[in-house]
Amino acid sequence: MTYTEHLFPGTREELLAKIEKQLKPKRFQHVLRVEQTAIQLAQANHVDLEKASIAGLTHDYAKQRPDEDFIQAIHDYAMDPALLTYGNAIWHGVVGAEFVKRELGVMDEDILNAVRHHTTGAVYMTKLEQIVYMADFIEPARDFPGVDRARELTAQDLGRGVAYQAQHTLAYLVAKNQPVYPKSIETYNAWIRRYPTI
Ligand code: DGI
Ligand code: FE
Ligand code: FE
Repeated sequence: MTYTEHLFPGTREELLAKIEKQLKPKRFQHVLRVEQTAIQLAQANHVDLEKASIAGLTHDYAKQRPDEDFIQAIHDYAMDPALLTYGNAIWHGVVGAEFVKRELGVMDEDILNAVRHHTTGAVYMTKLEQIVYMADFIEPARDFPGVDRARELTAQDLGRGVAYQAQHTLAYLVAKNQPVYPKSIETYNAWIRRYPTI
């Protein structure tokens, strides 16, 4: 299947081949499940299916790159130096989007923002960004306490799913003594105000 030219210059199979080269088989299978989940959410929420496919497939493109690549990119692209105090968990989305753009030729900012924000969320997220954020959290192989509630809320209302995930992730990080990226806190604050009844 050939994508609309301005979204990706080639076929889905060509995109898959480039992504598969970057990832271990388990991670590649996760990416395929996120794509399918994102397409389903896109159908339910009247969002462009090709964008959902490309964003789902590319969201973890940079997940298995060495730290040096990210550190180099943060300098080369003059990104926020505060990023350097985090690690792969934050870099693979925020900095990974730059690799998706430059190496895969994906120029659509809505898709790139979905990759950028797929781990931390953001205060303002398009439907596509919300879809990739949620698809990553609820894809069929995800199994953690609360995942069924997340699936239920997301089916009801995408925004409620976002609020639930933001709260769940923040609570998880705090419980594990992990530093929280400020954007993750901003995401929680914004979405819990919009959806106080999750
Ligand atoms: O890449 P995936 O495993 O598919 O999922 P993801 O991109 O949502 O990344 C999940 C990891 O990122 C998980 O181990 C929690 C971590 N994470 C999410 N938000 C933050 C974070 N880690 C830190 N230190 N700070 C955050 O705000
Ligand atoms: Fe990820
Ligand atoms: Fe993922």
